Amino acid sequence: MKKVGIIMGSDSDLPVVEKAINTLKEFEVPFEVHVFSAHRTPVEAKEFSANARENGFGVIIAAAGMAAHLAGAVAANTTLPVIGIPIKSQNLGGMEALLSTVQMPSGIPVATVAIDGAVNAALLAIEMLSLSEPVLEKKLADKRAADTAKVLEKNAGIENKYNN
Ligand code: RP5
Repeated sequence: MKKVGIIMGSDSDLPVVEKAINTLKEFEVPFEVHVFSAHRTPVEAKEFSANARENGFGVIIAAAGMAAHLAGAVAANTTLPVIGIPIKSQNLGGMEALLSTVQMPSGIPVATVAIDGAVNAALLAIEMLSLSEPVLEKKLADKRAADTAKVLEKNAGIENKYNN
């Protein structure tokens, strides 16, 4: 199975990124995690991205906050799909990272999830890999069914409490 590359701009992003890591572990999807910054270590970020396809990666998740250029910079150096996670900041609440990540000009796409949306980033990466991995298609369907069952159970509890 192809690997998911997870890159974050700083180790301060790890508490959010760990949610993506845990989701990939849950689905038994292979991954690598790195701290590469578009600003502080641009050479390493470029090298990783440019070699990612031949190094066995199928998709890259890039998490960054503030003036978040990482996902776009990664996408500029690979034709693998890139998923951006805008990280919440103290001053502007992550809106700056959201806009920096999502507003890519035509030609270099970045699939952007919600601010701190690490779980969805991992699920989207797994959905991409599932195109050539039937085992992942089944696991995704099972998770949807389990999530539905949980909501229906909560609904039953609330209906019993207020509607009788
Ligand atoms: C971004 O700047 C990082 O992705 C991080 O979200 C933010 C702050 O980085 P640190 O100052 O915490 O290293 O590049």
